[in-house]
Amino acid sequence: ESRGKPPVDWSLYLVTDSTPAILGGKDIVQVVDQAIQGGVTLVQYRDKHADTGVMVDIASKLHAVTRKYNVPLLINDRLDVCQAVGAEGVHIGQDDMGCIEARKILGPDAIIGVTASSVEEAQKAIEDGADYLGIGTTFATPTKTDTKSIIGTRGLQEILAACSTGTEKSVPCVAIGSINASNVQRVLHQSAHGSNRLNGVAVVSAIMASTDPRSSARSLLDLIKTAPQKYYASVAPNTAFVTELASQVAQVTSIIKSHVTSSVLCHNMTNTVVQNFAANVCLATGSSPIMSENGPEAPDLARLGGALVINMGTATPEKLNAFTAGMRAYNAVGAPVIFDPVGGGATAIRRNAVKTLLTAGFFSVIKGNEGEIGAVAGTSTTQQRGVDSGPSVSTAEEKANLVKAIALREHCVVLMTGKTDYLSDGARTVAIENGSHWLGKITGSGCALGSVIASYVAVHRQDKFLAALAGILHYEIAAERAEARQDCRGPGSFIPAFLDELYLLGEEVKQGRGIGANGEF
Ligand code: 3NM
Ligand code: MG
Repeated sequence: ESRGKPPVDWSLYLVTDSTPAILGGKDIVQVVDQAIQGGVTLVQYRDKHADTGVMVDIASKLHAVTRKYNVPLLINDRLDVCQAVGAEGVHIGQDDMGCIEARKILGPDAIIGVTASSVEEAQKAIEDGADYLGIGTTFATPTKTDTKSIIGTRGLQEILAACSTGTEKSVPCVAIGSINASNVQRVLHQSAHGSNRLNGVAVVSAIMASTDPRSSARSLLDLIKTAPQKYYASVAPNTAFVTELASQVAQVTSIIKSHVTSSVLCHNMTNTVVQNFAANVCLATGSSPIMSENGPEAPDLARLGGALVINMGTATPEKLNAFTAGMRAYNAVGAPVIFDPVGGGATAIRRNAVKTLLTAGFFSVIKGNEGEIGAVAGTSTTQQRGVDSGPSVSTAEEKANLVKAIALREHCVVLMTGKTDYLSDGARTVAIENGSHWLGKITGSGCALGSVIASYVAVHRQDKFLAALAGILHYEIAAERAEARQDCRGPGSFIPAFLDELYLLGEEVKQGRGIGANGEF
């Protein structure tokens, strides 16, 4: 007689581990009891070393606990142990018994989960009737050293994309591998493919190794339930916003006004060549610059209401450490981080640094020239010569599509600068024609724009796309005005004229002037 599959909440999946390195001297049954009290919604008993008799004994004790709370218990790999204690199902890896055979043995009501590290494995498991997928390994983990592939949030996203049938996933998916309180929201956020998201996460050490499993489970569940809205609120699609700014210019002007009166903190981790210029641009546009590449002080700075710019430049290992620490600190309090992958396509070291940073945290805005954005896309065919922008190799439409695709993939705002700039948040994509050719003749103009965008996003977090647009227009309209001045004769005289115009534009906005429908001031 069929009792039907029990309903399952996949949010927080605890996978046990009995090794001393993780469990320590704690009692596994008590740990599981406390973890469920803290919020664990599903338990898997996993023991790769114990004798069968011991496994059956522990499994039956665990089952008594999980039943008390009406939480399903699954057994890793061992169908016999599952049957012996009447557990709700099993989890099988790629080297274990196949899903079809397991189903024959356990019947239609058993929950059968399958590990998948690739799109192919995921699709096969779905065809074979898996009830859920455990996907990973997300990040390298000391808990399981024989993992086959570390796929990152990008790999999770690819699997989630491939598991979708239209807009619905056909089976629930949970991610596994080094997931803990410091990265769970980012994993949920960055792995999403459109509306197709993880149903939850599976953890071992984050709970099993904790000295307080109940509170560890509780904080994890809290983070899961509040992600991604808490920190990474994304912009509602606005289909009315096509390529003309007419309906948004009033708002853009009001964002400029709030920015120039804000003195918001702009924290720059930037290269020595541009530090002075970027700091002057910050002051002229109304933000308060701090130039610090000291990772350990980032947590204090992150709490001051501003934003961080990471200007990659020469990506030495020390700098990468500082960037990562900075990004983590700002991510942790939900403050914006702007990534400028300077020279990102130029060398193998820089291309790798781009990859490292993209997986180490979350960016609100990624900005760069064509070669740099190509490096972010990972599809760059342009070999960058230096950090300056080279000749364009793609059409306007290709550029617009590329920034949109990266925005959707990375869940952030993407700007590709050039004669025409392309800005997208995935839902809205605009081409911006403002600017001056002199910006290409002075050093640090791209980097300083990153600083401006950062502080704009900090003052207008509710719509990062419009905030970035306002910052770009402030910057580029000021450049146009500087170029038009009688006293601007070349790059040298352009710089002071530009700083003046950045400042004066802000003053005029305070007095009631604004951006017009065609991006003119
Ligand atoms: N399976 P922690 S990774 C049990 O990739 C397990 O299939 C993995 O442990 C897989 O949360 C893993 O301590 C261990 O990193 C996860
Ligand atoms: Mg296994």
